Amino acid sequence: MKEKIEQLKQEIIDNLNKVKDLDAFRELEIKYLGRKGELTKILKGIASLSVEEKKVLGKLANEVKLDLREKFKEAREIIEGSVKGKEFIDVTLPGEKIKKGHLHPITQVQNELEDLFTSMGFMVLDGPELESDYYNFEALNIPEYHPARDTQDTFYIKDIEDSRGRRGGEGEEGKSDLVMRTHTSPVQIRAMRKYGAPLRLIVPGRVFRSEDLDANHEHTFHQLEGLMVGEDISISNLTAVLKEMLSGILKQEVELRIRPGYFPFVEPGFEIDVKCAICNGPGCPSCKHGGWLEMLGAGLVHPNVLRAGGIDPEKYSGFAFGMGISRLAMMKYGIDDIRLFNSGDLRFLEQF
Ligand code: FA5
Repeated sequence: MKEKIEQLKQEIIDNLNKVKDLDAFRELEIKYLGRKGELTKILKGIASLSVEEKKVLGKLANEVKLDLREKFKEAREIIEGSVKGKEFIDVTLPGEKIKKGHLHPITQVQNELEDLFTSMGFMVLDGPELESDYYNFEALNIPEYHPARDTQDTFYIKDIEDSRGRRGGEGEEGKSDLVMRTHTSPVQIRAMRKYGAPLRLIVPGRVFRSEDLDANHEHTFHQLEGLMVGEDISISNLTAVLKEMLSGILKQEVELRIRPGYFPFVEPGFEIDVKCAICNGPGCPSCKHGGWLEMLGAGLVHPNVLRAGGIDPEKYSGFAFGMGISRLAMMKYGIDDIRLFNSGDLRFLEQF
């Protein structure tokens, strides 16, 4: 019996040394030490031996049992350690970089414009994109029958309620429908009514038009409205502010071309072109080979508009302009198709 126990002990140790994974380890544990295991059976057999034999073998069996338990414990630790070793994380390795997004090029230009204008004492305002016909047209001296409405065809909204409970078909001031604003100019009226004169403000924002699309025309684009009202405000103030802004954005002296232009809400009115900052005049794909890019409409605020804003035109005058931020961004970055801005094409966007 003594030999049998020692033989079995050696066999168990030999087998234990060969074990490489936890499954094989558990199998071995059950085979020898389990309730019906081979060693357990031998140990149980000791109970039927004589008192003398029990004394000797009982002690030996106990020692073997404790010894093997210890060996199994060590073997388990080694195996588990090697499994854990496979999951080892080297904290000194550089981590996987999180891909960060960045501001859209239009937003970047808008932010720069806001900085430039706030440095000149202008405040930055916002206005609703879903606008009443009244603010978008009527209050800007464009009554319903006026042909100027054709130059800013828009999307009329009927039968929905906006966030302020206004419904298409009802409109404000008892007038007609809600429209997607075609320009940022409606905020001129809202601001004059709220703040009165004197006043200096810009309104960057999205506008919408039912347009024939091409490389220079989008249905959804960004404008920046500017308005300055005070005593003795003239065209000189307008050109000085525009030059400051455009050379600040394009980082070079700019040349402006001022042409007569008609907008019912200014008198006199102008279209203002900027000499192409890409080719500097002779013509290139960005300026459609014309050397100039139409950038903004502007003029001195029409007395009717000042009145609609609650300001006395006898005492105050003002200039206003509306510029395409998208067009300015095209010139700044040399982009030849405005549609790229809304394309969602990462190959384009990642360049900024
Ligand atoms: C207006 O929107 C007037 N509200 C501007 C204005 C404001 C005049 C205050 C006088 C006083 P216009 O439709 O020309 O005007 O648009 C102004 C600028 O927006 C254009 O010069 C051009 O830069 C840009 N723009 C106009 N239509 C589009 C279009 N479809 N896609 C991209 N940019 C456009």
